[in-house]
Amino acid sequence: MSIEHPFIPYQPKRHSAIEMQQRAREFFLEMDERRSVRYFSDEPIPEGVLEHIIATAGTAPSGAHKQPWFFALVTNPGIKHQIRLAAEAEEKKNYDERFTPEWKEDLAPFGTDAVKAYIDVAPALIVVFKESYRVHQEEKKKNYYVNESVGIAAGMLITAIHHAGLVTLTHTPNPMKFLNEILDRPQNETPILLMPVGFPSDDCKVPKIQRKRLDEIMRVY
Ligand code: IYR
Repeated sequence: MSIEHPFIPYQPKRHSAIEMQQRAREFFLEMDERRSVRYFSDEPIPEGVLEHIIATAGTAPSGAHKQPWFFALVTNPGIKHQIRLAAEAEEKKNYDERFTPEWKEDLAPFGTDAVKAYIDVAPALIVVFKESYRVHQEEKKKNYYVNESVGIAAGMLITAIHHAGLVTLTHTPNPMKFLNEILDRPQNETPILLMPVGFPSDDCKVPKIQRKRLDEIMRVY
């Protein structure tokens, strides 16, 4: 252990076996309630909630601790509307020209189309950027496992959103370079998710679909 890279003791809180079983089960039940939502209310989000949610995402592990993520929190209605128009323009091309017939068939159960009203309606958008590389004194510096790191952070973001009692959607109106321009982010950052966040509308519905069973997604060796 060198002085330049010191280590500190770490002993996270322990729980009894029964408590662990209870906590694991209860957390699963809580997360199993999560659904991706496309119908939002314009009800405002209490102050400080989104900041804590984003701070939670920022606790994710990352390659060489480079923390290669950036979260744009957009609540300004004018900027949200600009984003909606640009997202809808890309999605129109996706649905009209770029999606294959197989892709459109796979999307049919979700009833999606190129109209993205939720971008205007939801009180907040969180745009998740990956930092593909860093720039230090005009030199390109490498980040590691960027997709994995930012994917994990996004998962933690979604978990924190659900835990706070809000809903979201992992929306990807690709290509999303328009978000760099609208949000004034540098070229070394690439947007990977555009997430409306808020409360569901009173008449919100979600597709009737099922999760795979545990024995379908896991095998014990
Ligand atoms: N990005 C498009 C299409 C879309 C693609 C997948 I894969 C989805 O699971 C859902 C939608 C859209 O948002 O409409």
